[in-house]
Amino acid sequence: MLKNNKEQVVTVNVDGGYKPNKLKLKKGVPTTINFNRKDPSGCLSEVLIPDFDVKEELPLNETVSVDITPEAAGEYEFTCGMQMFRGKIVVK
Ligand SMILES: [Cu+2]
Repeated sequence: MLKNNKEQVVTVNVDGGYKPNKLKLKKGVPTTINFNRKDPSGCLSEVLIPDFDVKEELPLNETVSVDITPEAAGEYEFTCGMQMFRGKIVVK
């Protein structure tokens, strides 16, 4: 959700995958992605966003905030640590 032109905040529930698995972001706006992991599977215990050098542990039943600023339009992938589950960040 775009709150204003100064920041945008999106929430991703991590439960059997990523919900939603497609995040639409506005270019050049600082962004907080809140990951809520509800799935005990160790497969989802880590999230990677390689294009933004993000590698974060996601403790169960906690919210982990990841801050990025997408400076260029395009599509960027985020995945679990083993790249089994995938989501997409679409920047326009
Ligand atoms: Cu995995």
